[in-house]
Amino acid sequence: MGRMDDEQSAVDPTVAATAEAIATMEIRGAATIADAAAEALATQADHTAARSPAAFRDQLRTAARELYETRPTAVSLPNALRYVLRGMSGDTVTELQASTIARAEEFRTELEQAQDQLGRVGANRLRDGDVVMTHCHSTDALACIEAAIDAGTEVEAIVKETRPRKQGHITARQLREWGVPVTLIVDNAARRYLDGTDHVLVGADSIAADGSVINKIGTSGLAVNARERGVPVMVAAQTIKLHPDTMTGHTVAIEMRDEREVLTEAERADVTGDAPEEGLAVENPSFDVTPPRYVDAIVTERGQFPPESIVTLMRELFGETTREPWEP
Ligand code: RUB
Repeated sequence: MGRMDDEQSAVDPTVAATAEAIATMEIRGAATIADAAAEALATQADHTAARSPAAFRDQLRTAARELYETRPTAVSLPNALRYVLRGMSGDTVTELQASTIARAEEFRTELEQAQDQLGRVGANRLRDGDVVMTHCHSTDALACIEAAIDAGTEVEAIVKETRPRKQGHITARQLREWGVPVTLIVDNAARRYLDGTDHVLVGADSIAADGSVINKIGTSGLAVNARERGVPVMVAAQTIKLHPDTMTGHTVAIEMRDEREVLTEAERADVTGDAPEEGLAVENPSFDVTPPRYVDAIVTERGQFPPESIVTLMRELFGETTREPWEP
């Protein structure tokens, strides 16, 4: 490749920065990741050095691949990339730039509107005085509480801290900003507090065709306990969380993250003491799968669904084809 070709195919530094921020979880949560990825593609289109339509398309696909490879579980990421790349059209670089930027903007606006709409649907499930237990930090789940508050419904929250990254703190902060009384608990205390809980409310990174919910590690245990205590489990998930590949038998990849999120190097030295290092394994799965029988409702911007019927919506929205986002 000559220097000119290199320049033309170079991915903008903003894309690399966004990819890095997603990988390190500075940007996190399925909807936020999707939004940032769409924005990064728009920036790539805007800053392009490509002189030919072919080089432009190539560059956008490379950028999409770089973003895609950051985290494997939230399907909102490839769904967002696919959506933007499908809108890339035109016979000149200028036309391609304009169509890509417009498509990314459209995606981001729709994402926001879907969350608002979903919030209004979810709020209908909440009654005055209800206590809601949350896990992790989900903007879709919080949208339901925000809409309930806007409608004058008073709720309280029991917020699980959510090891190892403690995203529950973000949820607690947001809820306190809205004036919601919050009780923060460690994950292990959840069952004890379920007797005083009216709803378990969580988000999703992906929803599979059989209605399984893939969300932050600990969601499935919480859902099983909630079923045992008779507490309904509500999953707030925009349709961008529907995982189209699962219609054709693929499973959702569960991200395994660095063990140091669980055990720092100093803690590890403490645990191993004088024993040999290599006998201690630490596993850090970031997500788990909650089978549909433990989920009462999946709340989307298209209404609420029993998990078993979600495949109908999936077919309607995604049709049959699912390809890698950068494939032409
Ligand atoms: C976040 C997480 C959230 C979903 C939904 O995991 O599991 O529940 O992503 O979030 P992580 P949202 O912190 O590892 O990204 O409703 O905001 O899309």
